[in-house]
Amino acid sequence: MKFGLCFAFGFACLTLWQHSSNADGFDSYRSRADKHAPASIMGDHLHDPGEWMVEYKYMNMYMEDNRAGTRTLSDAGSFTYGDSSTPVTNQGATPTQMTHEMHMLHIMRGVTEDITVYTMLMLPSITMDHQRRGDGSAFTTHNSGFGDTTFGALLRLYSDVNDDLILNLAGSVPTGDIFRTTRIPSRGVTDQALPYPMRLGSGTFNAKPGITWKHYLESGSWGVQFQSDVPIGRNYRDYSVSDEFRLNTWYSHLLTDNFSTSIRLENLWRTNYDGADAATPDAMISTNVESFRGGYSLNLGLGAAALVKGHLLNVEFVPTLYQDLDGIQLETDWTMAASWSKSF
Ligand SMILES: [Cu+2]
Repeated sequence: MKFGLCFAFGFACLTLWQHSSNADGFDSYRSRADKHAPASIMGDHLHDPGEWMVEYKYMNMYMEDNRAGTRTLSDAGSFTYGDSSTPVTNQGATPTQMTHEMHMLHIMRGVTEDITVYTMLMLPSITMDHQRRGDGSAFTTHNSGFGDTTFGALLRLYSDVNDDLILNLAGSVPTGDIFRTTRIPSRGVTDQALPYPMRLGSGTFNAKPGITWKHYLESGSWGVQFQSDVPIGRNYRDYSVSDEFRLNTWYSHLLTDNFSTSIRLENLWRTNYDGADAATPDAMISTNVESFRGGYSLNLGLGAAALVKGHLLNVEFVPTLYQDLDGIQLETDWTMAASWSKSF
């Protein structure tokens, strides 16, 4: 009897102690510099009920030179490639370089313990350099404005003191303009539709489901995320952009509670476009070709995050390790992301 009471009391104390230490641990694990995933990643964390987060994120993707499969081509080589490719392309010009910048406003709000909602406004700014066939002269086209807008809900499926399993139910609405024209390639003679990668949005509603598992350690955290971006149906120009699937794994290491470095590996798969915009003749330039949009890339992310008086600064540099592209496309040399965020 005495033994039984002692045992019950001991068990109750142990349970209480575990609960209180769990509660402390839960919050302290999620309030360090690694509370967000590396800067290029979204949908990896929740907020407390009633808490807001505002984030400004800048992303830049830099592409130079063309690639067919896993082979980099010279500018002359990309004209030669286009002469015998299926379909024939680059008869008017070839792209040589592209800078794709993105300004993003990301707002999150915790609704309940297990649900956080968010929205993301995008402002892309796209610049592409080209070389004309024939005289070899260069020209540059530019496009910027509102991109597509994402809305989402993050649902906590499971958590314990150092784990979070989060389902991302998101979608984007086609607020980005997909039909702008330029007279630059023809030296002011005719209006031409900007090719696919120069467009500001997808023109379709996209489903963007994802799932993240994050595990916190004393010295840092790691995460695994599968994230997709899939257009639903075709847009009013009668095409749809790539289905996109990303599988990410990362580890963030804390140097102090307020400063962390991270390493990330990303697998990225893209399908070719479906349908075709009648205003993008394949023969003109490779960026008009629907079957030259897919491929696989392996990317490395090297990041750092600092928590300064409640402001989180998060940066990541992402060199491309390997790319296998369908047809001929500009190859991605690197991307980067930098963000400022604050919760209140
Ligand atoms: Cu947030």
